[in-house]
Amino acid sequence: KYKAVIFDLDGVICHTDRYHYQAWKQVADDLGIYFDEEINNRLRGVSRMESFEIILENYYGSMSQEEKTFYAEKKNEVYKELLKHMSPKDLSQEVKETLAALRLKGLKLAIGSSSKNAGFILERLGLSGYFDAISDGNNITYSKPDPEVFLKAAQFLSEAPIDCLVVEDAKAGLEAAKAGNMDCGAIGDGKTCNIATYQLDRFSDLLEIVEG
Ligand code: B16
Ligand code: MG
Repeated sequence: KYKAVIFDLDGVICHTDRYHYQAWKQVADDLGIYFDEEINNRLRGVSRMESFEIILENYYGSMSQEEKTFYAEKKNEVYKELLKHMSPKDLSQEVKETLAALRLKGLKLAIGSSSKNAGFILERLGLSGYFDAISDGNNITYSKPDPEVFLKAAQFLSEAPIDCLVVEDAKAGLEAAKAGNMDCGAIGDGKTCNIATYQLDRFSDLLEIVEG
C-alpha cells in the first residue's frame, strides 16, 4: 500500500522532548518566565525560534530580535550538552525491530524532522546512515505545519507524497502531513488531536498499517 514511511524524530524515534523541556526551562527560569509541561507540548514539531515565541507569550517585557536569537542559541547550547547523554541504548528494541521489519517488507524509510540537530541525534542513537533520506531543519524554509519538510523527504526518496506514510507525535506535524497530501499515524501526544489517519498505541502497530 505505502512505498515509504517518513518518521518524525523527537517524540517518535526517540525522546529528546524531555531535553528540549529541560533546556527551555533553564532559559525561561533565567528570564523569570512561567513555563510548564503543558506549554512544552505546544512546542512539539515547532521550530526553535517559533518555540521561543510561544514561551515569550508569558513574558511581560520587550525583547529585541538580537536578544531572542541570543536566548534561543543559549537554549540550543544547553540542549546539545544534554544530547551528549544519549547513546544507542536510547533507541528502544521495539523501534529498532519495527524499522528493520518495515525495511524487510521493501519500504523506504526517511526522517522528517524540524530539528537542526537531527544528524547529531541520529549519530548518538547509532543510526547515522540508516535512513534512505533525511529531511530536517537544515533543508527547509517553512516549519511544520507547513508540509515542506515531508515533501522534501518524499522528493529525496523519489516517491510521490500519496505513497508515503508519515508518523508524528505533534499536532503541527500531523497537519503538515495532511497539507502535503500524505496519510499519517499519530503516536504519543499526537493522539490527543484526532486528526490523523491512524492512531498508534505502539510503534509496532505500523507493521499492521502498512499491510493494508
Ligand atoms: P532544534 P521533530 C522538533 O523536532 C521538536 O519537536 C521541537 O520541539 C523543536 O523545537 C524542533 O525540532 C527544532 O529543534 O532546536 O533542535 O532545531 O519533532 O520535528 O523531530
Ligand atoms: Mg516530534
